[in-house]
Amino acid sequence: MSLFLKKSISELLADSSESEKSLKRTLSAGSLVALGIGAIIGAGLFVRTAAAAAQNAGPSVTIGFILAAFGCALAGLCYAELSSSIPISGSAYTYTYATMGEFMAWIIGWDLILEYAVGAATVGIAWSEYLNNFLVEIIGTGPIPYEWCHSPFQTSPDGVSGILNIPALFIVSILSLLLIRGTQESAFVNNIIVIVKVAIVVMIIILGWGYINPSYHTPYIPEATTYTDHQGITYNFGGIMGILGAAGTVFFAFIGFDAVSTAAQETKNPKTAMPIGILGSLAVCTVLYILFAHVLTGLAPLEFFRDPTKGGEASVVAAIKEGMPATYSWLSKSVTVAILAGFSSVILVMLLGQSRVFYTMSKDGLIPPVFSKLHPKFKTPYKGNLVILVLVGVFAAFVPGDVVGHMTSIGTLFAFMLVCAAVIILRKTNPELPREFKTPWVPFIPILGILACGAMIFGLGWENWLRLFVWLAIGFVIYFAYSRKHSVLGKKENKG
Ligand code: ALA
Repeated sequence: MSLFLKKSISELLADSSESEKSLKRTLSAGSLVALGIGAIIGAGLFVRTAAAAAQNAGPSVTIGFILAAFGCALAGLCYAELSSSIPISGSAYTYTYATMGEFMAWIIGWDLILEYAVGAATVGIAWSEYLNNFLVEIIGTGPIPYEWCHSPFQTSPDGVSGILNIPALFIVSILSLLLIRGTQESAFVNNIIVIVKVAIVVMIIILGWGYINPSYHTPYIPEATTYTDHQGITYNFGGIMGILGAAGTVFFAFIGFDAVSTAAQETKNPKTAMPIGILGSLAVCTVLYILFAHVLTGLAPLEFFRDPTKGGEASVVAAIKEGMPATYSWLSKSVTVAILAGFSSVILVMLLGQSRVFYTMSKDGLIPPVFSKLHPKFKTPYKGNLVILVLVGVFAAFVPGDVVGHMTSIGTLFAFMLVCAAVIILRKTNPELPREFKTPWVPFIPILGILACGAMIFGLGWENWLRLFVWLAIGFVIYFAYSRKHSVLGKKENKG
């Protein structure tokens, strides 16, 4: 049996109308943009921005944002073409199955676990940082002891070792249970959170702008050197490598616009709604991010963001307190609450994306049937959601935020590269396919997308390349041990 068996597009589309009977179609273009922004603005902006400034690029993290946005826009144009011509759940996985065959589809499906499940864990860990802030500033209790809100691989500057990140585990559990109740309810809550989240970002930009200290922005691009943190981890800092590393790190902040495409089966009129959802949410966020990063790095010096007891955790609230007058304590308090709610919406969309990708892979026989078994009343793949909860929970509880954050970025960048390649291939193999949205200047745009994402992968450094490699190697073993034998397409082929 060939590793390169492809699903035919007509079969895919037929499957899709078949599945209308199971998943409910409730989302419009507007709710998709909201779903996109809900997934996009989160830990990338409120946690990873300060980390990228501290570890990689200083104020030139804004240039990292521009590079990351550029890569995302190119990949976004490719996603939009694919999602408008193959409007089916499963995102990059489905597109790859139709264009590059089963083995590549498996690789991408496996890789998407990094984006969605590991991404959800990253945001859960970031949520835990802001929960501490909430407890101290708003409730007035002490912070959660270091060992119970950090991974065993983290040590505080005074030598306390983490054991388990309980708040991160808590939030991913609650949200998995909510998801089991159904998308429609989740989308409604999501819409409210999106409004609050955007309002907070705009407020910080407008109110913080007047307190930017120009000396913190000089030099804007620091000289190329290295920086070693208190745990002994060394980063390329400053210069081009610093900016590439920052771009790879803050790329996390853009992840999610593609999650929109995983909800195609639940969308009314997906052919037009999908491109609007994907590109619309990306455009709004890009503008906000660049302005926000400029303000954030202007409110406090670099050393402040490097110190875990100052701005190294819950960085945005810490920077407001550091750089703005005490009369703005209302702002830092509202930001804390908004971030807790906002991060929850991001986790929700990521868990949704993961469960839909698993749903589709399971229908194809590449993973066990339990992932596509729908709840009789809620019509959600509830058993799959529970398994995902365990997976995400392990990452959230035991792995440091920096590590899962970078794993998410590199896995997603790799998926984006394959999506760009898929557009070129599909134009050749299925030129007649109706495309409501066409990526302009093919193959120039997809090739540029591959190069931009490749540059960011390069900037993330060899430890992360190694992690991606090991992850994919585990995936290979599972494919040859299980998926290949159970593939629905493979079985059909054998019979025929
Ligand atoms: N873009 C999402 C975030 O920043 C994943 O949290």
